[in-house]
Amino acid sequence: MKFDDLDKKMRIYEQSLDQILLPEIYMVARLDGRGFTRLTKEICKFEAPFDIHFRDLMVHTVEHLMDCGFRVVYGFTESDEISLLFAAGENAFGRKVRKYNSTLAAEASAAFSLALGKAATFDCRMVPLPTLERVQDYFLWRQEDAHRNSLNAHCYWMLRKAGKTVQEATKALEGQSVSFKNELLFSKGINFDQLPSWQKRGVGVWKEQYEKEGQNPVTGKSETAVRSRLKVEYELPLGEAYAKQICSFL
Ligand SMILES: Nc1nc2c(ncn2[C@@H]2O[C@H](COP(=O)(O)OP(=O)(O)OP(=O)(O)O)[C@@H](O)[C@H]2O)c(=O)[nH]1
Ligand SMILES: [Mg+2]
Repeated sequence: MKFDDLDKKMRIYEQSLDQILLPEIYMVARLDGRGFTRLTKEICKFEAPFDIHFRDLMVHTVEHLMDCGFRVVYGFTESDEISLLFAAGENAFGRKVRKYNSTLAAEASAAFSLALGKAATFDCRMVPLPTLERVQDYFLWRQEDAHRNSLNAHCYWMLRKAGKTVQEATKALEGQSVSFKNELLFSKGINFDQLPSWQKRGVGVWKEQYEKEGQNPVTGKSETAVRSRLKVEYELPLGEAYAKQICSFL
């Protein structure tokens, strides 16, 4: 068979699973560390439930993802996951799902691994969202997830550090209410409300504009130019205020 004929025939198989994210649909990518329970507890022994060095590795990975060829207007991280909101009308790779999934997972894995000095990998899924309201709901959902995880993790590790086994600590929290968990922490001198915001609401990253003084190379006069840089926010707002902020990025 001639190469051109074979090429035409085989492309059909290669492209049979190709999907695109429809035009005008908002796009979010969610990446999640693969097997990070083992990485954080056995391989690296990060402090539990929250380790500032691990948080900084995740923030570094978000910053890399916001500067690797896609138009990402907002990045969010909690635990071992990252969410990226793309600019409306982002058209990189013709919006092919497989390109986003594979490229973003690869970029995150490379950036995190180099910063850690050990191999670590991420998966990635694309989430198409039809309206601004659903985009807001998405980020409120992940923030609520951060809050629940944080309360559970603080309770679990408080029990473990008090000598309970994995099974005992898990059983003690099974089916328990939020107020029970808050009181459990309080009885051991931990006020959940006063724990650092980044542990309960996650961390946000966006571009901000700033003025930079410089010298005009032609006239030699000093001038101010508007530049942009990434801003990392460790104290995100809650609820309606957060939803409004998300809208302002689009
Ligand atoms: N010690 C420690 N662990 C953390 C920290 N942040 C996240 N983790 C852990 O990261 C893991 C994330 O959970 P999952 O994504 O559900 O678990 P996983 O092992 O990565 O599993 P897969 O995502 O399915 O591959 C949990 O075990 C968390 O306790 C941290 O600051 N310190
Ligand atoms: Mg994970």
